[in-house]
Amino acid sequence: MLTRIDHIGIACFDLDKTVEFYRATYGFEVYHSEVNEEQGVREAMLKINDTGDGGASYLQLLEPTREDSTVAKWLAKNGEGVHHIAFGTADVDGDAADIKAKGVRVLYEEPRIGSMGSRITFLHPKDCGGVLTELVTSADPQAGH
Ligand code: V0V
Ligand code: CO
Repeated sequence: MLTRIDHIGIACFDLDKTVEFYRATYGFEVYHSEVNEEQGVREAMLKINDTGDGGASYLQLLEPTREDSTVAKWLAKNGEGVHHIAFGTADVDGDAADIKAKGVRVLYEEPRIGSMGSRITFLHPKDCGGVLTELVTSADPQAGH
C-alpha cells in the first residue's frame, strides 16, 4: 500500500546553487546528501514533513554525475524542473508486482538501492500519464525515510 509522498525529484545543473535557493527562499535545510553512482546522480534530500506512517516527505534535488545518466539526458532535453514523483510504501516488491499486473511497465526486475539505503523502483512515464513515478521502501522507517 502506498502511504505517502516520499519525495518529489527535481533535476538541476548545479546542486549547490539549487540547495541555496531552497534554503534562502523557503528555509529548507539539507537533511542528507549522497552520490548514487548506479543512478548517476549527486543528490540532496530536504525534509519537508514527517508523515502519519512513521516516514517523511522530502524534496530530492538531483544533479547528474555523468553525461550518459538518465538525469543528464532529461536535463538536456527539458532544462531544470520536476523530474519524478515517489510514493512511499512498506512493501516495494509487493506494490510493484501489483502495479505491473495492471499493465504498467516496472523498469527494474528487482528494486535497486536509493537514497539513504532505501529500495526503489520506477514505473515508465509513458504508462503513467507522462509522470516518471518511483516506489520507495525506507531502509529504516524509524529514521524517517
Ligand atoms: C523520459 N521521459 C520522461 C522522463 N524521462 N517523461 C516524464 N518524466 C521523465 N523524467 C519520456 C521522454 O520524454 C520520452 O518521451 C520517453 O520518456 C523516452 O525517454 P528517453 O529520453 O528516450 O529516455 P529513455 O527511454 O532512455 O529513459 C527514460 C526512462 C529513464 C524513464 C526509462 O529515465 C529511467 O530509467 N528512469 C529511472 C531512473 C532515474 O530516472 N534515475 C534518476 C533518479 P517522447 O519524447 O518519446 O514522447 S535517481 C533517484 O530518484 C534516487 C536515487 C532515489 O530516489 O533514491
Ligand atoms: Co527519487
